[in-house]
Amino acid sequence: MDYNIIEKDNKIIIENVSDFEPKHIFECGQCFRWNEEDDGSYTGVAHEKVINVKKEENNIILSNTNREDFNNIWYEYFDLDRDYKAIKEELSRDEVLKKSTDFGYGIRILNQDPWEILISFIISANNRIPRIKAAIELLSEKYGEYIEEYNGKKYYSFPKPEDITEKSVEDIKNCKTGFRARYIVNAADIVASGQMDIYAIKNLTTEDARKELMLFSGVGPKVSDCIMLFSMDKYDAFPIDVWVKRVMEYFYLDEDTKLKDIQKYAQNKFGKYAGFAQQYLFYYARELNLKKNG
Ligand code: 8HG
Repeated sequence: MDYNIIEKDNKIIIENVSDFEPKHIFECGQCFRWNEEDDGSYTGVAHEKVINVKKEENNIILSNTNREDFNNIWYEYFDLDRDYKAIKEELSRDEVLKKSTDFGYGIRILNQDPWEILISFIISANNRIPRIKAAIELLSEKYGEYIEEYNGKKYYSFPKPEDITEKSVEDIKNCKTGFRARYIVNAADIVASGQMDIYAIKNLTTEDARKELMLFSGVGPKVSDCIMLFSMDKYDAFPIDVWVKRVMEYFYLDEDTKLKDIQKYAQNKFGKYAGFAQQYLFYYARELNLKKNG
């Protein structure tokens, strides 16, 4: 995609970007390390760097970065090469997706790190977003690397597998991870020892990648689909959590439809765009606080 990029004072300005709304991107459920600042911008950590994202009129301003990092990291991270307008147009042929994409019009699926997303979504099982964020922050503060202070706050990278293998289950539990602590230590052991190459899984088909990911303790179908969608370019993945189940049953299917049948229905209906559809639906359902039976 063609963008007009300006570099100025440790900032990158992307001019006239459509389909990019920081609130939608950072609050649609796909990431846990981005927080809103008083001025409505968002600061986050990725790739061991701290960056701030702000929208001003039709421009996106990335602060605390430069053109080299924009080209090497952020262009891909923010999925800037993808035409979200075309995706929304295609999905909008369905009435519910029309409403969902109108609501979350600025969502983009971030390309995040597979190891970080594996652990983040192991933590997400039976958990709520504020608690997931708190656990990830604690893990990073205690076992990640200090990066820098930005806007009065200290930032730390997400710990590497080797940073966790040295720790006891009890240490990890102390980061508000609860019963998931032993899954986290176990995953770190598997990845650090080279038993599983988490970065090679994206080369498999969606079906095979799902099977491989489910070999980790604490990874079921939902968690595996989140990992594939948010860090492995598997846009046909369709993670079904409580909210997606509710929204699918509310608009399309009978109550108490089996997860496998919801999955099949979504795959047929949305095909290669299932993952995008899921994200618009997840955001729409949560923000509207869609309850069972309306
Ligand atoms: O983006 C998400 N999609 C789906 N389907 N589920 C998600 C996303 N993000 C997220 O945290 N979850 C799950 O929802 C994890 C957890 O079970 C619950 C948090 O509200």
